[in-house]
Amino acid sequence: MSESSDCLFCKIIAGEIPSSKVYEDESTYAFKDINPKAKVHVLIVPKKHYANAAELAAADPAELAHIVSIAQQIANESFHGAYRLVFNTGLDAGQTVFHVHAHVLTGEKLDE
Ligand code: IU
Repeated sequence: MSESSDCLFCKIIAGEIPSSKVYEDESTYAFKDINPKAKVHVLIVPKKHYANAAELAAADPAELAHIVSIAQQIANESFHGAYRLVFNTGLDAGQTVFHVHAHVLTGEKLDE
């Protein structure tokens, strides 16, 4: 699926809306969540637009694996490799932005 013109995260990736960048490469962008739920709360997104994790997994499993490896790298740098990785999927699970994003929560000991 290509870029969606009314997608907030497509606009962030394109630099049309400012964000606090943590990581970027050819296929992937990561930035700080504006409403952090942990000391380090980063969103990792594929640059191509997919609505959710299942769509991404079906279309480009290597990109999904890449996102996991970036999460690991962020956690290695901020909290000895420990982290929580969350993909909210669907309105009733709390997904508010329909461009797939991995929440990486790390930087401190997390509540169970
Ligand atoms: P969700 O899984 O779709 O609920 O996550 C969306 C996240 O995007 C949420 O944690 C917001 O705080 C975050 N976010 C952001 O970082 N920058 C924005 O401009 C907007 C939302 I709108």
